Amino acid sequence: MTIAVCSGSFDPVTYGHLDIIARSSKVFDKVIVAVLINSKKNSMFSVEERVELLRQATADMDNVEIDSFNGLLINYMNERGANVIIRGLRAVSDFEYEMQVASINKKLDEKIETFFMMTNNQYSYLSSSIVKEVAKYNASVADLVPPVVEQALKKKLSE
Ligand code: COD
Repeated sequence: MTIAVCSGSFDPVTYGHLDIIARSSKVFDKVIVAVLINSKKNSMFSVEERVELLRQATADMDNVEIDSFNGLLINYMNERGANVIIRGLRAVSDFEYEMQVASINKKLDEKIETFFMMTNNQYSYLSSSIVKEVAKYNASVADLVPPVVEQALKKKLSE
């Protein structure tokens, strides 16, 4: 059984993330979407909120599980019996950092493979930061995130 992990901040989940998750779920037996618990990063949504939004947004994907983790991804993967890391690539600018991380992960544990998936052209410009910026100025994010996230953004920004 090949278990893939798609790790990230998902602050919040976008259609770009969901595209990668859905496509991975068709290739691998199981996909774990793992939200990094990073207390240093200034996030808009708590880890619990991000996990819940991901759960709702992936409710129709039977082999997708949502979880959170602390520390090194490789350690988490070993705990979960996972063997593939999925990373999305949007632009050449993503490549250098991703190559570095894939190389250190390979050095830390050579049985774990990193698979890169090219973004869907439709979402190549999309990131959680862009979504938050657009929402902050009251412009529509309906084409960028699922309705449940759109609502959560409205609620968060009105608090
Ligand atoms: N199209 C395609 N893919 C996309 C899009 C899009 N529009 N938007 C995002 N993605 C992909 C990203 O490339 C990434 O693969 C994934 O979706 C998640 O993205 P983000 O932005 O939510 O999360 P990241 O990339 O900031 O978070 C990465 C972590 C910090 C979670 C990751 O580095 C990690 O697992 N760190 C744990 C510590 C560790 O083990 N580090 C490595 C060894 S030092």
